[in-house]
Amino acid sequence: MPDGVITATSPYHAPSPLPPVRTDWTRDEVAALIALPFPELMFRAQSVHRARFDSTEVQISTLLSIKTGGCPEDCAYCPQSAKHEDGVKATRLMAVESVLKEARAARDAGAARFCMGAAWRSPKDHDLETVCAMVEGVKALGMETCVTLGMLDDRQARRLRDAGLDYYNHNLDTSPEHYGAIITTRTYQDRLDTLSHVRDAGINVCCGGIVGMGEDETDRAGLIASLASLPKHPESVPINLLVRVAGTPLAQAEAVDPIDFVRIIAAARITMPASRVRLAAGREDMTDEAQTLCFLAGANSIFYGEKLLTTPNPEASRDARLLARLGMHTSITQGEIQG
Ligand code: SAM
Ligand code: DTB
Ligand code: SF4
Repeated sequence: MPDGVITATSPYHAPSPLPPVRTDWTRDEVAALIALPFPELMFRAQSVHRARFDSTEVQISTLLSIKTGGCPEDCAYCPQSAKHEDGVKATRLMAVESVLKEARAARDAGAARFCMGAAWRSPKDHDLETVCAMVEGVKALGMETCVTLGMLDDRQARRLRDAGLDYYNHNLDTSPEHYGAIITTRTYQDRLDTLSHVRDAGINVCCGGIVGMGEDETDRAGLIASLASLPKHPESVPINLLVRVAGTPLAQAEAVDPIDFVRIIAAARITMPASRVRLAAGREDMTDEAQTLCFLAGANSIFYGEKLLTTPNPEASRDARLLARLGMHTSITQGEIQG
């Protein structure tokens, strides 16, 4: 090809050999990354992103709350905790057929992965069997499956693996030091134990956290360093911007500077170069321009569809328009998602 011809079809710039994936990131190293001058941080994040991914591609997942509210845990951010007065009504576990109907609609709208969330501390065995039937049904539709059901023991993780589950979502949420200010009903170590049961069962790990819960810069670095020093990096890393829900203890939390948020996405990309970094909750409160910076910083996955679990997500048509404006495409259609 002659010099100077611009193409949209050569997005990879992989150095050979690829630098190794490190799992020994320290908080200080991550803090130093986050504090880099913005242009330098973005350059590093983009270089790492393009070495392993098509920078124009975004994976899309759709979320469904299969069991909403009434949760015994006290997570300060969460509208589904029974301990907060936020008006989310508790429901029973959905029927398998109703879930499959939603999954079909998500698939037809272009989602590659269907994520099912339940407001449990941990699943009861008979409920787990129902979830396994959901997993089998969604897989039969040709989609990847993800569930988030709270804490799992090793036997439960193996049961989900046997049902064919692709991903289990369980977040570290914040740094070990800030954690106690957010959740008292289970420990950081409980979370690490669930993650190792999931990993040992051979299920892909989806694990990330939330920005905007009153944490300081050190805590943000601590969250990313904790994720990036797990024995194996999570395959999916959701970075959520806190959705401030009225009635939860964090309803009045201070808004996050969008540039600071982009810095955290970039740090996740640089430290976990082979993982999908998901720009997860909080997009409804972000401008298209802030989301664009997140994609440029290496985010390559989003939740698609008008609802997260209980709170709004951008309308499908807005996302379709944004991706079209950016000349970006989704991982399965290589074209347009249905707005
Ligand atoms: N009950 C299960 C658990 O906690 O593991 C699964 C569902 S829980 C809602 C999944 C994750 O959603 C939480 O770990 C948290 O990171 C995220 N989340 C919940 N409420 C949120 C909010 N208001 N803003 C941003 N993320 C939130
Ligand atoms: C994750 O990290 N974010 C998603 C998913 N994993 C399960 C949940 C976001 C929930 C936002 C608040 C709500 O809609 O209830
Ligand atoms: Fe329950 Fe999960 Fe919400 Fe915590 S985040 S209150 S465990 S649903």
